[in-house]
Amino acid sequence: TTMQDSPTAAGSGASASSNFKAAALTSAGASPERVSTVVTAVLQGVHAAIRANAVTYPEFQAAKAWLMEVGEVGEWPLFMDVFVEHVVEEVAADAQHGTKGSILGPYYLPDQTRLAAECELPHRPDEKGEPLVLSGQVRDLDGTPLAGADVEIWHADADGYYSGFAPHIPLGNLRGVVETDAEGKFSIRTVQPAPYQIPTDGPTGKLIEAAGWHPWRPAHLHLMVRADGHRTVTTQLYFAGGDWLDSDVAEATKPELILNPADDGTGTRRASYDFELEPA
Ligand code: MBD
Ligand code: FE
Repeated sequence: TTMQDSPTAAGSGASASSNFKAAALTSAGASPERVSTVVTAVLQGVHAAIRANAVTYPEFQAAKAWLMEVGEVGEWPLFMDVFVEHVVEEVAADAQHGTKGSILGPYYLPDQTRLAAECELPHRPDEKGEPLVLSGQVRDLDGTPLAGADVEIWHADADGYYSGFAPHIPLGNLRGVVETDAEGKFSIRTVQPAPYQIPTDGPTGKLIEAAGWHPWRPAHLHLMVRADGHRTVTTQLYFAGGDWLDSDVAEATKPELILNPADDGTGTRRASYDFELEPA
């Protein structure tokens, strides 16, 4: 890919920020006590790391310059969701029942195309990638099917890029909100996503390289499943045998979230997954 048609690291952050900042800044409603407790603990963690590793002035100044760059190119959403969100999700999961959750990530966009229970995601005429059909049912914890539930899905294309964040992909591509039928069922035709690589041209990618880590997430589908009177499940589904499944840079895989698609004999891979939602 060229500079022009590949999503830049800056692009990966900038649109996410504008969508999300205003709402998030007012929604936590934290008391002064809560702010002080949590921020003190975060700072103590940083101070402890400096003492334990005898961090030098050049290292401190390099860290400061790197932090400035993360902000300047708009990569905070990427960095936070890759390196921090999985622990927030882990804490939330302690109090949750039903289908396991996973992190939202930086590439969710609201207001996508609404689709019938049996559907094909919006895609380019020449969309690359193996055909993939995800079908299943949405139920409550008692096993009652949930008709008219929303199964929102978004995922990377066969090159690992997301619409809305890569300028060469049309808005809404490989995104949709699917409404379950009278039996709570859905069947979504799309293409197999590729693994996702953190952009290497920005500070997050440079940090990963400087530390000798790898920049990959395993191939995944993002899902957000909503039904009236039930807690919304935000999760991701992965693919058995796929690369990086055991070393996700974002540490967001769970054994319960792995699909096992089988070729139906026509070159289409079919997988099924049922979602169980707890009362709100
Ligand atoms: C992704 O596609 C993603 O899902 C997460 C959590 C972080 C970076 C890229
Ligand atoms: Fe993703």
